[in-house]
Amino acid sequence: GPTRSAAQDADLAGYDDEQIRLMDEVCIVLDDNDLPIGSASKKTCHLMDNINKGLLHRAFSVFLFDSQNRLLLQQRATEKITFPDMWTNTCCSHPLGVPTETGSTLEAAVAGAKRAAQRKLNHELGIKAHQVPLDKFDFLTRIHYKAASDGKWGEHEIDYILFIKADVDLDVNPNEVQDTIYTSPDELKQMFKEDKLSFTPWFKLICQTMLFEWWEHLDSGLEKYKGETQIRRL
Ligand code: DMA
Ligand code: MN
Repeated sequence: GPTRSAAQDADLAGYDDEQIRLMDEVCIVLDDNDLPIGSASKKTCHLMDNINKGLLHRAFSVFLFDSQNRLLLQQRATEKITFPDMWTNTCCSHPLGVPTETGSTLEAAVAGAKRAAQRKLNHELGIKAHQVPLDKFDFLTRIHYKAASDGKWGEHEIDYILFIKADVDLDVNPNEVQDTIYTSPDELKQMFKEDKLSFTPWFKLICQTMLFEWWEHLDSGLEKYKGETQIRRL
């Protein structure tokens, strides 16, 4: 059939123009073992109709800690099509289906995820690349999860977990992010108890499993958690 851009698509009617435009980005489609088997638009990858047929794509989640080991959280903008207004980890997005961000071996895929992370830390939070150099990121593991946002949209991803310790300057993009906060582990646990706040499903899953253990080992012993080859199915 004729090519239609996301901007002309009925699925996207009524959403923010810039967020509609970003639905044309090309994501990496995966098999269950994280092998790239093709590509599809961000829009295609996030429609529950496709997810329910098994469509899976590659993603990354950055956890940025400052020199006091506080974790930077963001509250997603109201304009976001998936999971608007929710609190989540520092930055999440997708490596794109381009040579510099794709990879079939784990090593190449990790390198691609780090490049994508640096790109999106700048786009969402205005963090300059020199403050988050690629060699400062640590790859911990991959998580495979599925979550609905509303009836129409959702996530089904293999998500590369990246840690970075850096003091950064923020210049927040309000189309992506409406608020930021640095938290200690205790402060984050307190936030989860406040019923007015809502959190993204992937951030909740990571908090319920490994985050606090990793966080305890930020300055000593993180080595044993880095570079896990097994995919965690959550
Ligand atoms: C997608 O994040 C990635 C994960 C791990 C959920 P996102 O919805 O923030 O992506 P983007 O910023 O590209 O819209
Ligand atoms: Mn996604």
